[in-house]
Parts: sequence; C-alpha cells; structure tokens
Amino acid sequence: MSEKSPKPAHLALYEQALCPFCRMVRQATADLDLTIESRDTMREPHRRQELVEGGGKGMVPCLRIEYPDGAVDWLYESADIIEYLRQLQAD
Ligand SMILES: N[C@@H](CCC(=O)N[C@@H](CS)C(=O)NCC(=O)O)C(=O)O
Repeated sequence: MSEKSPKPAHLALYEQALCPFCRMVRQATADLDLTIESRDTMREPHRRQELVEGGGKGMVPCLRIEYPDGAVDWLYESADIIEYLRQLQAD
C-alpha cells in the first residue's frame, strides 16, 4: 500500500476477542478516538471466510480498507495497522 493512498470510505477490523495483537490495535483505536467496525472471525465464521478469500489468510488482526471507488486493501500485522491508523489521524 502506498503512502499516497486515498482516505478510506470504510474501515473494518477482522479480529478475535482473545488475540493479544488485536487487543493492541483496539487500544490504539481507542487512544486515537477512532470508531472502527469489528468483525470477529471466531464468533462469526463467515467473517473468517471473507478474510481468507479477500486477504489471502485467516490471520488476525487484519484491517479491511475500502476506498471511495470501491477498491479494497487488506492490511495485516498489528504494528502496520497501528501505524496506518496513526497516519490517518495525523493527516
Ligand atoms: N505478527 C502478527 C501476529 C498475529 C497473530 O499471530 N495472530 C494470531 C491470533 S493471536 C492468528 O491469527 N493466528 C492464526 C493464523 O495465523 O492463521 C501481528 O502482529 O499482527
């Protein structure tokens, strides 16, 4: 994903309640005062299927970034997700 990515139209976080990496991302969203839709891949198996089909693997956390033109990026790795959200909030 390039640094020139447009502002997202919608964000959704694929996560699991007991995942420590997911917890770090959730804490960052709270610190940044961001509200992001949560999609739990353990409680809702269809969300895991969506994640695997869209992002290529079932690992959580993963941030689904949808742009105004309908394009979608799937961002894995908690540190990368947190950095993306910080940049988004700073812009
Ligand atoms: N380096 C990753 C680690 C994420 C990770 O290990 N997630 C676990 C849950 S705590 C997972 O999804 N494991 C199942 C899989 O990789 O498919 C990050 O920081 O986000």
